Amino acid sequence: MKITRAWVNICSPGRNFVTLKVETDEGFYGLGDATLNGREMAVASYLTEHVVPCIIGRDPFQTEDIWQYLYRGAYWRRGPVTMAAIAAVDVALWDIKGKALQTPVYNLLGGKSREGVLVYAHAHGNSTEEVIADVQKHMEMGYLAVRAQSAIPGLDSTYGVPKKAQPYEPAERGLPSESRWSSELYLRHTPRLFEKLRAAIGEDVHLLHDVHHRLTPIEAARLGKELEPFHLFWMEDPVPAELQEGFKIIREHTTTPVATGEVFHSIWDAHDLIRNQWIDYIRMSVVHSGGLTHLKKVADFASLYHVRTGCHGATDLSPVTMAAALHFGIAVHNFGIQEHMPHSAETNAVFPHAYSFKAGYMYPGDAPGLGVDLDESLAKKYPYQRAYLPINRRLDGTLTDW
Ligand code: CS2
Ligand code: MG
Repeated sequence: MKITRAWVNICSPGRNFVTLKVETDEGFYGLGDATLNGREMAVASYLTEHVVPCIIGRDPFQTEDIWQYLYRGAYWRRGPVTMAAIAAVDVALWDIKGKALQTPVYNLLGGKSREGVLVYAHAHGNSTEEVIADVQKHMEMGYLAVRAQSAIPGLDSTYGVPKKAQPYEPAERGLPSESRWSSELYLRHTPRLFEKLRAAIGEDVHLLHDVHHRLTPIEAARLGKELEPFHLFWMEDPVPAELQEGFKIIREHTTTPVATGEVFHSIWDAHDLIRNQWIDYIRMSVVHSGGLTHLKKVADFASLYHVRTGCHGATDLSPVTMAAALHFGIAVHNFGIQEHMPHSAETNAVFPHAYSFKAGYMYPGDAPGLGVDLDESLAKKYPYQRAYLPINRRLDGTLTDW
């Protein structure tokens, strides 16, 4: 079998998505997500200008050699743009392989290790009462794990809480919006939030929280310690992760489990975190870390150190990534949990898929390949519009992490 054609689809059914479609001489085609929120066109161009010419004529079954060719052969390696482009090719080839062998991709990753993929939902609110009500709403929907994010008294806006009553979508059209941040106000509010939340909902549901890269290690250590009585499933992205050793300080002070990695793009971003057991969950996603070929290797390395997967699954990762993540999540042994931020109705119409949700778990379905498609004619109705993630500044105007 040979790759005969590959091209990039860019559309915006509610938000921007970049998808690679790869066709073969035997009529099979595969899809790969290449969406990098706020930098979509960089990945589209990297694929179209530099990658696609190199894969035409190759055997799509050679996922390992093609991965190595695109990773080592570029000379300039790693980085979110490069690894999202490699991921798009890699996932499309796994899709083709499954379709050609008439089997779901999970069977090519070791087969089912469990019946369903445990997922967590997003709850938020502008007050503690609203957060409690939203967590309870998701529990009634069947979720067994819920992430809770709250507005911070004294701040106009914060990560994870929509400004109006619509689903949370951080990417905004036009130039980046600017928000204000105070770690002091956040650290004062958050332990109280989870004290009231745990008291209201009991111990039976997993609670997660995303700090979103905003604290220093000692601040995160303080937060983790103050959250211990409320038994969080994890405290996510407590600090920016360029300094992997920063997590050692957190670990020395608290037993609250730590998750990080959604902005990582290769094992080298997490190598020290994992082998020193400074984290409990690795959040790297199929689309941003080189695809299934690389992510399987990351999971296997992590399994040596009691670190489990907790893949990123926000709405800026397309249904192609969601499908691939569920095939990965049902197969990999050291699976932890999968993020599930449901896509909009327009997005789901453009990307029809076989995966489903039921009683706290998701299921990839048994269609050959990934079980997801791209309705290209419908996609045309949603043209791309440049959008940016917000910029964040401390109260004194100092630029900080969003
Ligand atoms: C967040 C994401 O889902 C998460 O854990 O960190 O919403 C993240 O902010 C976006 O994916 C950024 O594009
Ligand atoms: Mg996050």
